[in-house]
Amino acid sequence: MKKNVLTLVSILVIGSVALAACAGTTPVAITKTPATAYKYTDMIIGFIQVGSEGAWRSANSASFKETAVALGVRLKFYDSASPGNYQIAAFQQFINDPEVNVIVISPLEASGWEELLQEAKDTGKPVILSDRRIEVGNEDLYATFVGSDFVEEGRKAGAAMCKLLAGSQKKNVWELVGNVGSSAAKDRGQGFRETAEKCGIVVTNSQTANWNIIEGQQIIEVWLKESKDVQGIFAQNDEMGLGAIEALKKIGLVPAVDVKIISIDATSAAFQAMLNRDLNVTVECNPLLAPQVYEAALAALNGETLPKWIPTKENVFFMDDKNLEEIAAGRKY
Ligand code: GYE
Repeated sequence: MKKNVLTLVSILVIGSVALAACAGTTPVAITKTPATAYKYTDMIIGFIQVGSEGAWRSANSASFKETAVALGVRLKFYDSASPGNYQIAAFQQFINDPEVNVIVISPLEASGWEELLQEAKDTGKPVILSDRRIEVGNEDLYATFVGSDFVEEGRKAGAAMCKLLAGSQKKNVWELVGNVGSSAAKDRGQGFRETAEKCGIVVTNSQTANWNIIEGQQIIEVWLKESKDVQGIFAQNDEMGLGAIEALKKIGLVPAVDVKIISIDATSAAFQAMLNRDLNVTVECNPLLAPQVYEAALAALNGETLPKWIPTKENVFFMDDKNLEEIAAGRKY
């Protein structure tokens, strides 16, 4: 009898350790044989997306849906209708969902995530940050961040604006900002100032246009009523840049000539604007993140330790690039 009880207890202990190890808690010293390692088809991802903000976001969502089908990943997709930020409720739901074994989030707001991240960790569900960073004291609360270096994107935009305004008597620049709480908006603004201010650029106006065309146009129209003493416009994404172009045209100013314009994302609409010679520069921000996110999620699910940041590779495109038409034709978004 005693022997049987011991056997039963040891089976339960080993079982719970194996389960705990598979559930992604701190890896215990068990040797993973291929049979115990998760595969893509074992992954059920709870993905919390930012609501629709324009072409970049659509391409990003498409990347997650298409790549999930290609890999056999089961995707539970929550599209938080921004500006209403329902992401916190969705995150809690995925923590409670027994099927979900990895949570991925593109956080609308950079702060306020510690508690939920701790709860996800306590339940053994790895969390992958996609697209946008968060401000959190303990980086162990998430497996990794897959996304762009927004500060570097801002630096590239600032350096390009310096080139465009070289020799200009005045260097007043207006800035259209994304949603104020996001890491993309904060970091791009910081990066732009790091390089732009070195060549004497002064940011004389700066306001959020929430990533969209309409608000971008409205804000520039208001500023133009107050003053036309502007030599450049830095839009933190293409949609807001396109709105600025419309506002300049409305009062007879020639975009990209009278006022230089730089935006970020490198979407197809930005390439079209450069081909129309309305936009000087677009700095690429790659939305096709899903392959890297799913690869990181699988590694985290199998208890691997990941670098805290997996950066995406990006370029800068100029209106006067040779074979711009060919580049535009080859773009995926
Ligand atoms: O630049 C903008 C989108 O988070 C990098 O969000 C993304 C940004 C992108 O709305 O177009």
